[in-house]
Amino acid sequence: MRRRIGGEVQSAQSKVPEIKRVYDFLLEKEKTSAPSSSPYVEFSKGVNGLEKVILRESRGSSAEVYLYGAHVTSWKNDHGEELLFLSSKAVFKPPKAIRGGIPICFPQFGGLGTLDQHGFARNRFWTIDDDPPPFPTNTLSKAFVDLILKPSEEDSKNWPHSFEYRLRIALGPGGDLMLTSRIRNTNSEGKPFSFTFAYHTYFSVSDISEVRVEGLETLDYLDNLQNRDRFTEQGDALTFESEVDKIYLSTPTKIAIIDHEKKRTFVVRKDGLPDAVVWNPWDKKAKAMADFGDDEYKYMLCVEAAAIEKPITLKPGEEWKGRLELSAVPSSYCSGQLDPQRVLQGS
Ligand code: TA6
Repeated sequence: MRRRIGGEVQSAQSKVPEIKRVYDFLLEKEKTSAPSSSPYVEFSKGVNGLEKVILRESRGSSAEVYLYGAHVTSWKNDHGEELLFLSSKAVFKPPKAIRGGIPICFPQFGGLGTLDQHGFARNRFWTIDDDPPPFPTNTLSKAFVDLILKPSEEDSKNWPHSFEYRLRIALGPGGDLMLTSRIRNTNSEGKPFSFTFAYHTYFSVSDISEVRVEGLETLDYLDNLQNRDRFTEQGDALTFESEVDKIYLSTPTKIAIIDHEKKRTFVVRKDGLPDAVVWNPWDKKAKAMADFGDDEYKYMLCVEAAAIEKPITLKPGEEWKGRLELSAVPSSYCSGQLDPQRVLQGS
């Protein structure tokens, strides 16, 4: 092979030493730049060799997140019990989204048009953000990872906006799981953009017919099973006997999912996310999803902290922050604290 370099024609053979030198340099850089593991953060390979990060808290709780989709696929308590649902048929093969865990729905939730219904963030490879701006957070957690997503040229064809999406996934000292999203409009020509968003969390439950959700009583919701028409929820806790797909509006910061059989209550705390989606496909839809077991609907419930009814608009330079904090507590948890009216008044 011969190629012209700066007016001088060189043969490939004479280039070998330089190619080797460059190769050795890059190999060294790869070694030094590869993130280093610690007792709290382990960089590993998961299903199909996809890169993942394992977070471990000193008391035994853990979480796993794939760089593909910045997708949390596991969250375990300090007894090693799995708290998130992940389908046994989940496909870990891009560009298919992983079924279960916490898919990130951005820049849209349930939309139509050129984007997939839940956007593209969950179908992209994120990278480790090794130089994040200062992160205002009250957690002293050492078990955290910062990931970043920027649009590819392909993305910009379908969604012509410049953004930086930074996501911190952290395990708190008590095993709480915290996801903090910071999305900044980095457009230089003065163009604002709007988006909708959801943390599409799949909770693992022992039996959907034994689950109650508190905190959404009496609220308005859009029913995805009835053309997204608006209704008002009844006055007591939600229970489940059939398919449900509802977007609750202006919801309180705290929602409780009570698993009677396990005597376990999941508490969802959210900030910057006024809406909450509740979804269970039930039997018919379960059978229609190839990456979901026919009877797996019995063992999961999605309660998704979201911003849907009122899209978020960012001017250039503006940043939006959306926080989700999940905890799992014994069900002696007094449900009275989740009275939406009391919580809405900020008690
Ligand atoms: O969150 C509820 C929902 O919008 C349902 O309508 C259903 O489509 C679900 O999300 C799963 O969507 P996905 O694109 O992950 O298959």
